[in-house]
Amino acid sequence: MEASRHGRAPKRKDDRIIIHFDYDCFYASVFEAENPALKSLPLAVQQKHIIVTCNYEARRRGLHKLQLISEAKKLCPDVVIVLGEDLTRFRNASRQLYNFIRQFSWNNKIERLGFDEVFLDVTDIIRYNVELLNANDLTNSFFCLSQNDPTLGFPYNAAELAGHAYPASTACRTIADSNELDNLLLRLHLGSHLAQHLRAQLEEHKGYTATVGISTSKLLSKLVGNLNKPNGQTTLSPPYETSEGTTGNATAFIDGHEIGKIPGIGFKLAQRLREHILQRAAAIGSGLVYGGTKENVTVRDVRTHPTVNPEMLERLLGGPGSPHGIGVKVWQLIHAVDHSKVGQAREVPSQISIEDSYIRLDTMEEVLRELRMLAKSLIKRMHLDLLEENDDDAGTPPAAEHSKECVSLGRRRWIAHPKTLRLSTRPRPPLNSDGTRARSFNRISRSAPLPSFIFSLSESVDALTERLVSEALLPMFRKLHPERSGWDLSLVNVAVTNMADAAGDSKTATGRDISNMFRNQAEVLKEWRVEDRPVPPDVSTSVLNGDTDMPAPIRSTDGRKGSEDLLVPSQESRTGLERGEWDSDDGAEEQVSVLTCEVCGAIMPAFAMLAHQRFHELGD
Ligand code: TTP
Ligand code: MG
Repeated sequence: MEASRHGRAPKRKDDRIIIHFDYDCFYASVFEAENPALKSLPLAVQQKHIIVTCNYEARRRGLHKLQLISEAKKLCPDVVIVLGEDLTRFRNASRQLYNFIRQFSWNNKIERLGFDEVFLDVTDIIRYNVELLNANDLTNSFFCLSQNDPTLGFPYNAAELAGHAYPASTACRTIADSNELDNLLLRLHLGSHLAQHLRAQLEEHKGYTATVGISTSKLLSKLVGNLNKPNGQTTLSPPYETSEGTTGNATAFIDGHEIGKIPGIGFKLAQRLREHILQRAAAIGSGLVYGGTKENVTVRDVRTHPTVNPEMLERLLGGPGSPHGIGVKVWQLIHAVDHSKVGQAREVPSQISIEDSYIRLDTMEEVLRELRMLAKSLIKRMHLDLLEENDDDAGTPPAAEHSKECVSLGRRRWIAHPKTLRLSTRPRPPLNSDGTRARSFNRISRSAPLPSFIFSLSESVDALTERLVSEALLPMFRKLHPERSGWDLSLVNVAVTNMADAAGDSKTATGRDISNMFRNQAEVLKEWRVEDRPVPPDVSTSVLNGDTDMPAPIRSTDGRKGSEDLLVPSQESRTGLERGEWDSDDGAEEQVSVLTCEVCGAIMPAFAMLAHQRFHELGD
């Protein structure tokens, strides 16, 4: 391997098979699933004055993600625009799809990344099916989806790959062509057939198409999937390993990527790497995607640069805020090596938190109204995330899966009991004498035991909301703000936390020790996470220090809107946002880089700022 001239190439370990799913035009697909008539129309999803995504009919007509609504309307006057600021439907759809895919997993290694991506580690299923193969008749194989029921599965041709491959020419390579029966090739073939089956199931039963990548790590499966969008799948073909004179496909594939496109290498890390390679400041791009760059420094440029080795990377990228071992981690990534594990499925989020932000919130009457609204959303989210069906339907085949919404509350039970209720506010600093206002992201909060009536399944959500507000939230608010007036809040957040201790309450607690699960999850995420900035303060402390680099999440910028409208960064924007690049699962929507517009003071996710500035340039 070329890089071994400068440092020892990291060891490859290609013993796993991982499938990465990225749902096509996710937000638009959620609306289409609700109303299939939209499928044939150009459909765009609006947040603020931007299209966050659009369906492929709209893309055919020149529309694209992160486009100004005004531009889109000019290009395609008959575009159907739907509002996507309330994230509830996306969150619900994401969870349903995740649960659907999860039923195919044997080892429960399935992990969400944001709302619209899923990693599935199918190593065990593939290993089992390799054992079942008849080497003399690979073309007539049967893929077993269950260890208990040999009839559950599908026929397939194990000699051939399903879908596309990288390099493209290898897509038609059959096992018989291969000199030796390369075990990795065979396992990837099986992975490709399983992926094709899962995509078909997802479409048939849930109405969603996904773009899928199949390889041996999270890194490679995610990146290779991007090659054939939409509704396609791509397998990274062996050999991955570089040997005498030939570059392995893993290296050849990753080499062509711009360094900032590698998951785990965030904007700041990428800028430092670019600057090191270019030996000058790297210019920032002017596109709508925050974190874009005008420079094109490839992985290969970095990997083969004479000065680059793990120690040098540690010196360049390490320091306050960077995890120990960042040099080795990045060294591995640029050699297409990624040992991070797919997290074990977890049943419950670590906390549930609902908030809204306000241009002005300074009377008790308004506070009461907002507390009611937030409390109601919180209770609804608790029902969605923490209740499960009472019937033990383990083992129900996917085809017979019934959606949780159909099940009445009476047949549900709590899978976790959060113990703590937290109320946080962000008081706006008073005006300076010159009329300006200091920017503040300081939150203050109070926590109290969560009243047990909240777990009642016989009382209505409205009745529970009233009790929660009058018996818990309002008294907490008064302690937080003892003065009757004189304050002005820019944000209110209500949350239930301390979930881990409740695992033993559940009848099905066996095998689901939630505190254990969290420990596992933290372990798994730690390994995957590469952060190049300080971690935000722990929100469970009673007084939170503001961190202007990592401000509190903002969901609403235009006053008293009750909807849950936090913008969720997607792959592209995630790449640019300075956060743990591979934060997975439910935390995904909690952390968004936020900027304040210098012209009008509006606060918005960083990726939306350029479009917003253009909006001002166009004369508002
Ligand atoms: P993406 O996966 O980037 O986009 P997509 O799934 O809509 O389209 P594609 O077929 O190209 O994968 O993002 C997932 C969802 O995240 C997207 O549907 C809308 C939302 N989103 C944001 O909230 N903010 C953003 O900046 C972008 C790009 C997307
Ligand atoms: Mg997508």
